[in-house]
Amino acid sequence: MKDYFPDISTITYEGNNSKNPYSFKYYKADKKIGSKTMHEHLKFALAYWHTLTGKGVDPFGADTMIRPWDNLADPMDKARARVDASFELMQKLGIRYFCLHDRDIAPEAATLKETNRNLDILVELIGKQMKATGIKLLWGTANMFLNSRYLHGAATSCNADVFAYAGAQVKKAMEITKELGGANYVFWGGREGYETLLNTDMDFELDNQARLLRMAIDYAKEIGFTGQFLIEPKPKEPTKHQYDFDVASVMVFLRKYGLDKDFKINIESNHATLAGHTFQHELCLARINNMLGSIDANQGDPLLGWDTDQYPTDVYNATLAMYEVLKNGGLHSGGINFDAKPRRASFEPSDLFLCFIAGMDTYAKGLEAAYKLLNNGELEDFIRERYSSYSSGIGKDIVEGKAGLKELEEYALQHDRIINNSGRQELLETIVNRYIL
Ligand code: XUL
Ligand code: CO
Repeated sequence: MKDYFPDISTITYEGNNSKNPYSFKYYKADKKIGSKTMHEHLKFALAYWHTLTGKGVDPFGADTMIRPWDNLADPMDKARARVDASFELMQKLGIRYFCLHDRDIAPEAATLKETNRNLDILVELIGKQMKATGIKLLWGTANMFLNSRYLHGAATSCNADVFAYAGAQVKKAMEITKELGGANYVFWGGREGYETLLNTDMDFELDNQARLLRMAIDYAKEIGFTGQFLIEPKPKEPTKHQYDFDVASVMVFLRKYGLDKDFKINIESNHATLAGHTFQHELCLARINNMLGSIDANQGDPLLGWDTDQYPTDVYNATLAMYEVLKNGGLHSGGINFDAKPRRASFEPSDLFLCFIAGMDTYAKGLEAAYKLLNNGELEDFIRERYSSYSSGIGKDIVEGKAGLKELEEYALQHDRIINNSGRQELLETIVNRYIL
C-alpha cells in the first residue's frame, strides 16, 4: 500500500507544553474522564467527503488542494487510492470512525446499474480495510444534491422520476451502510426545500419527504438494518429555505407524520448558527426531547452568513456542547463527526493532520471542562435554586396541577409585592471560564 503521508508518523499525546504541531495537547485517547476514556466519550469520525474529495473550490476560484491520491486519471483508481489515504490518515490520527455518502467513495457512472457496481467494488475494499484496522462506520448517507437531476430536490422534487431515483439511491446506500456495519443512517435534506412558493406545493412536498422516510423505515426492517436513523437539520443552503430548518422544525415534521420514534437528530454546529441558534440551544432542545443522536462538529465564521465548515477550535462552544452530551448520557450510537474542511489556503496534505489535531484537542479540552463543570454541579445547583419557588406553596400547586386561574388570582391578590432575584449571567459565565482556563 502506498504511503500518502510519508513525513508524518502516528500522532501522540505530548501535553500542552509541547511545541510539536504534530502532537495532541489535550486529546489522550485512553485517559479516563469519569467511567469512560476520552475516545469512548468523543467517538471522533472522519468525514470522507471533505477530507478525501474536497478540493478547495469556491465560487471565485478553482481547486487549491494538493492531494497526491488525486493524481490518478481513472476515477476508479482514484477512488481506490482515496481508501488507502483515508485509512492511513485515520490510523495515524487514532480516529476510529468515519462517515460517508455513497458518491464520496465511488464515482457515478453512465447508468445507475454501473454506479451501483462501482459502489460494490469500493465497499468490498473499504470493508477489508475496516477489518484490518478495526475502524468503524459511524454513519452512511446518500448524496442526493450534487447531480443536476436533483435540481428541484430529491424526495421533494416535483418530478416523480426523481423521487424514484432518490428512493433507489437510498435503498442502495442503506444496503452498503448495513454491509459495512454502520451504526447510523443519516438523512440530510440536501435540496429538500424551495426557492419560491410561487411554484411550490409545500404541503405535497412535505408529504413526499415523509413518504420516502417511511419507505426507508420499512426497508430497514426488511433487510434487518438496526442502525439509528438520523435527520440533520440545516436552515438554508443550497435552497433558500430548507424544510429541515432546525431541531424544532424537524421534530414538528417527524411528529406530524408519526416518524418521531424512528429518528433522532444529527446536529451540526455551523447549521445551528445559520439558523440563528447557538449550538448548545440545538443540542439542549434535542436532548430534552430524547432526540439527540449525533454531532457534526465544525464551526462557522460569525462574520459570514454561509456554511464555512471550519474545523472547530472554539473551546467555549465545545465545552457547552460536551456539557449537553454528558447530560444526555453520551451520544449512544452517535459520535462526533468532523464535517469540516481545511481553509482554501491550507492546501497542503499536512494541513489535514493539523486540522484534525485542532478539532480533536478542542473537543478533548471541552470534554474535560464540561465534565468537571457538571460533576461539581455549580450550574446545576444555581439552576435548581433559581426555580426553587416551584418546590413548595403556590409553585408546587402549579406544577402538580392543583391550582387554576381562580386559585392564582386568590394567591396574587395576597402576594402582589413581587421580589425577584438576579439571573447572575455574568457570574455564571465567569464560572464556565474558570473550568476552561
Ligand atoms: C451539508 C452537510 C452534509 C451532511 C451529510 O451542509 O452538513 O455534509 O452532513 O450529507
Ligand atoms: Co453535516
